[in-house]
Amino acid sequence: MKFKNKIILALDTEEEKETYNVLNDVTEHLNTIKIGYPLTLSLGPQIIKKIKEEYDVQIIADFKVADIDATNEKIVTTTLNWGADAIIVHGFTGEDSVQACQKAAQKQNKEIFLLTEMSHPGADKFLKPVSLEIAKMGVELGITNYVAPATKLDRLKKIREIVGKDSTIISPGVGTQGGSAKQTLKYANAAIIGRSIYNSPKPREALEDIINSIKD
Ligand code: OMP
Repeated sequence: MKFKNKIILALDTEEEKETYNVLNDVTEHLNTIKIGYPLTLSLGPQIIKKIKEEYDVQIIADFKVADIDATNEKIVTTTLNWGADAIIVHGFTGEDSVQACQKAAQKQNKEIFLLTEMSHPGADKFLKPVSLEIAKMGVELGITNYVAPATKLDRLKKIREIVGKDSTIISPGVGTQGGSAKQTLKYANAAIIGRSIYNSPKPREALEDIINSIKD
């Protein structure tokens, strides 16, 4: 996947009007939208199909898939059938669960992103001790797309070292969670940004400010 301006919008809005206002405002400057539970549970999975029909964007479904293999396969297949181009999958569930997602995506020539470490402070207790192992597992499985945190640059750097320069890393935690877009993009291919854009009274200007901040 190629990310226009190296920014992915995390569209965690819940109201239809707000959702379309934000999309109309920002889609000139970016080509990738991450849609997760807030929007899908508010407006239904049809929203994935509708956005794909109405805007020229790639959609990453952030359902952080984390079940047994058989259930994961169904979640991934159904999500991609709704029109998502890729789906985010947890790695801590282990190889069989992740491989089921990988195979289901491959059947549709689509992609999974493997979530390694998370951006919030609480992730340090249970996820941090295993996150580098999760990244290593991803490499062994031939996965080339990863999610790693913008709020923990030392960890993001380590994960980049493990997955290699040719893999794609997308990184949440810029803005509201404290991460810097410019610093993050030293190691990540794109920054995932939500509230700093969609909660702004002027989402387009907020996005333009971020884009300007990452220019040399
Ligand atoms: P903001 O904090 O509003 O910019 O949004 C960040 C987005 O990234 C939200 O949709 C989160 O659910 C998501 N996210 C994280 O914040 N941290 C993670 O470790 C992983 C994700 C994710 O998988 O996208």
